[in-house]
Amino acid sequence: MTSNNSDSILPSSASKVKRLLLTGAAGGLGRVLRESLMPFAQSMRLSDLKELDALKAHEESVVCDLADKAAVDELVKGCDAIVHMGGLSTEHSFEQILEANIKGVFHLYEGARRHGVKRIVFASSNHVIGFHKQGEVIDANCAKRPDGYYGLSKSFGEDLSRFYFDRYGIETACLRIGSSFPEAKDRRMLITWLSYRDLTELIRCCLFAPKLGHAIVYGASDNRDKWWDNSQAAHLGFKPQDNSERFRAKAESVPPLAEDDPVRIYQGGAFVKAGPFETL
Ligand code: NAI
Ligand code: 15L
Repeated sequence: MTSNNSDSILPSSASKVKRLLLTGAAGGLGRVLRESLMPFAQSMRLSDLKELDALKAHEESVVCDLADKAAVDELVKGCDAIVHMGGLSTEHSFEQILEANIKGVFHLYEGARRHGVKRIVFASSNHVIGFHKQGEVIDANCAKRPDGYYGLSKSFGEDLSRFYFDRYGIETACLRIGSSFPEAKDRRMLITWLSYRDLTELIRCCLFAPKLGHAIVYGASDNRDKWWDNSQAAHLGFKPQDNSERFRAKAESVPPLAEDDPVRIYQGGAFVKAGPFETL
């Protein structure tokens, strides 16, 4: 067992991870982070279901299905830290989520345990708490209220990573990312939006904090209205620079949803109405 005060393998003076594994590297955020995290890694192992192209000198590409335990074990071998973005990023049937997200995150942490990786940034999601009401301000200690199988898989990842910290001392930042896209596209996203610049800074803080432990952090920019209190993560030093105001006029030019629409009532927005998925 390790204590909550386990020493970090990444001293605060460290400015670069030796070999950083980025899963989901071909995805929307993966493509951004492949570039924006470059200054913070000596080399990057980029992984997804398909080959990454146009590799630079410091990059390598490894095709790997997260559902394949042996392949994930090989993937993790030789890495010093992991940014785990891979997996299904929207609601799907339980069976699909089980493979990519639930087994996937288990395989990743088993690989980390076996190969001595001590720090992971895990892309969790606001859908872990999607059934909290809009307008309610919650922090990292609030009850989890997943809004679907996708949210449940992220909730599982948060618990799994807590276990791997308590049992094996693997430090994790679980990022409950709001909506990280080029634009805040609707009224909800004016509140949940996270700019790519702030996402990168949040990950940088998590990679290099002298002591990370097991942290649950909300990923939102400094938007005018807030549902998430990040004060418990102050030790990470994350200070968002951007806000969603420049998208307000366009987002508010669309009439609001009906007051009794669950998409308007709950923080998870449209995810709370997805499914059911008939698989029999
Ligand atoms: P994305 O769907 O664009 O990228 C996910 C990547 O994971 C894809 O390239 C996909 O090929 C890969 N992937 C899917 N199944 C896989 C498997 N079985 N094995 C290996 N790779 C697999 O999603 P995006 O937007 O880039 O999000 C990245 C991460 O951040 C995801 O884990 C998502 O759940 C999380 N997130 C993103 C938010 C956002 O606003 N973009 C909000 C909250 C969480
Ligand atoms: C997520 O978790 C998804 O990955 C992303 O595609 C968005 O839908 C985001 O949440 C959101 O809630 O806006």
